[in-house]
Amino acid sequence: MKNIHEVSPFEKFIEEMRELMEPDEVFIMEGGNNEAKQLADLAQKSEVDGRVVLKKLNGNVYPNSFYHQSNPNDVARTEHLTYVCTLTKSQAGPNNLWMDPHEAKKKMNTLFKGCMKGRTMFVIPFIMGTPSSTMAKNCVQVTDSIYVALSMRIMTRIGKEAIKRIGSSDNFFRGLHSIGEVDPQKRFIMHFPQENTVMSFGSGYGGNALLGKKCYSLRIASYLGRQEGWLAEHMIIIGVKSPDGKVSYFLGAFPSACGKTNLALLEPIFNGYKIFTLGDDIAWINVSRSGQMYALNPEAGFFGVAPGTSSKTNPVMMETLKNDNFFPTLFTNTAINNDDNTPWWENLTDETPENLTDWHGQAYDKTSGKPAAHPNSRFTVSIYNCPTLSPEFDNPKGVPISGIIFGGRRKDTIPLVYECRDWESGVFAASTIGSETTAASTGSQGTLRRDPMAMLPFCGYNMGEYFSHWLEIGKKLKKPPKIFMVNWFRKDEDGKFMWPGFRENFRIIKWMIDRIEERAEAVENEIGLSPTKDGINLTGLDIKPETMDELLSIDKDKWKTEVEQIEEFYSKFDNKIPQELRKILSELKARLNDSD
Ligand code: GTP
Ligand code: SPV
Ligand code: MN
Repeated sequence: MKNIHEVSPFEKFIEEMRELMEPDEVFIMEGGNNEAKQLADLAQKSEVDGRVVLKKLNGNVYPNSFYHQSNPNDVARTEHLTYVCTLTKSQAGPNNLWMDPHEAKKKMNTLFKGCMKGRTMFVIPFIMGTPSSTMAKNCVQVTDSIYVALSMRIMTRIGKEAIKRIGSSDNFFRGLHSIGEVDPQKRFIMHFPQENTVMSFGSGYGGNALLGKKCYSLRIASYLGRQEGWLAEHMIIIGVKSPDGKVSYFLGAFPSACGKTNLALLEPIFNGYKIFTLGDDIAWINVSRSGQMYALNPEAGFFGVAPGTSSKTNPVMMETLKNDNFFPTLFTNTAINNDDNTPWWENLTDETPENLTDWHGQAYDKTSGKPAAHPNSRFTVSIYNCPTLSPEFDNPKGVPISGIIFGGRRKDTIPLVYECRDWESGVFAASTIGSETTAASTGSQGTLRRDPMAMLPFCGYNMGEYFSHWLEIGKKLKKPPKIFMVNWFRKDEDGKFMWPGFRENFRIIKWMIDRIEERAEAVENEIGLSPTKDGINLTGLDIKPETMDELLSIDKDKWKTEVEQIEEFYSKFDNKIPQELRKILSELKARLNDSD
């Protein structure tokens, strides 16, 4: 028997969870391949809701890969069931659903009480960020899902190293998770930023259940960042090496399912350039004492949208999925090609295979008009499988940032690219990002909503204060990164994308580097700085000059409507919108009216 005084906060937490959830067994994950293989074996023999948790896929095509089919009611994040439970409602802001923390805990404890009877509780100690970094954070999640436990192994750094790093400290994130009965009526994702805790019940889906991801590394971390003077952002990190050997690092924020993973693994189309991948979803950003912005990716894997991924659109990701460095790789809610037991999704191949099982587990009827894979079907794969992984990925300092790209999914109004005049104008533009909603979250799709910095669903506190925090960060920067706005998703009258996107986006990145290196001129207009006529290298691209003009043009009437919508959006934040941003908005309005 251990003396009570020797029990560490980590052990105490496990004991509390055992008492609350009453599992038959407790499995503390120590990491390593053997343990992962043991869990994968167990998952192939276990059923949840009448579905086998993991099925082995063809290892000759996708090594170490498994298929997971979720309950059809559990295929995306559920923002309407996601709460930020700060002491006051105003701390959470109009951007979050709020519940009183006492009430929320009472509700969740009732759900968690005895929820793991007959099940095993997996205890996952993990680190967000490379362990040697001062930015890295210690975390522990408990879960009753083997699928979640294995996914956490891919997405974070789990095991002994985390246990050691936690040591006897009480300072670690606590994540409570159970899939419960996978009942949408009993599904809640509750955040307690003031207690460094998340309670998630009733869902096994990525952003709801892998608590190191959106719950901790964005919602809780953004709250911590505000207090400690750093930023937690929904951003990719890439390095772009130019022919002269210089590497420029970029951050890129796009709402869910708007192209981050694709951009993070881009292959340059021009000779002499190379892209290094550092992250595809989350960046933690700080400013050094000398005023330089640095960023690191707290995650260790990709949880990427499968549909649309192919050797044409994203060859680097296809290679990543076919690498065998890390065990395991998971595919969730894709279809299965029964001819060779491989996962399949829309646009993986030009032809739809004949013999598919759809994501519901039924024989696929091509004439149904429905997709075979769920539009939000995903793969979970280690970043160490990625052939373009940056040698700086594990640099504890992160990488120095010279540009930030913001984008949304807009069929009109927002041009293909423009540069913001300065940091404040960039923060303003980012605070107004609009995007058509996608399948990454449940609810209506294709409707325009404001999604500032692509953080609307992920900012763990009042967004008005978040904008002030961005402005404060700017004051610490000696040479602020240039801020660029992009829109890959402009459509023509027939509803077709006007810009080919994907690999061709590199043309735009190159223009940004030329701007940063002061090699390219720009044209001033009402909203910022646009490329000159020959600013973007279009060599080898079959695009009409009129289309290009249209893509870069600013339609004043549409922009006037845009300004009205921004005013309406800002009005939701009472008096929390910083004066600097209001001023930039009224100056923009005046410029649009003056230039008539
Ligand atoms: P989350 O993981 O949800 O945060 O998404 P993400 O931002 O990483 O998006 P991802 O790169 O997975 O792309 C989502 C969808 O957008 C996929 O269906 C892609 O095929 C599509 N997409 C990505 N880049 C482009 C582009 O440049 N043009 C067009 N038209 N579609 C794109
Ligand atoms: C997103 O929706 O932005 C994702 C997937 O990256 S999830 O992990 O569910 O948040
Ligand atoms: Mn995301």
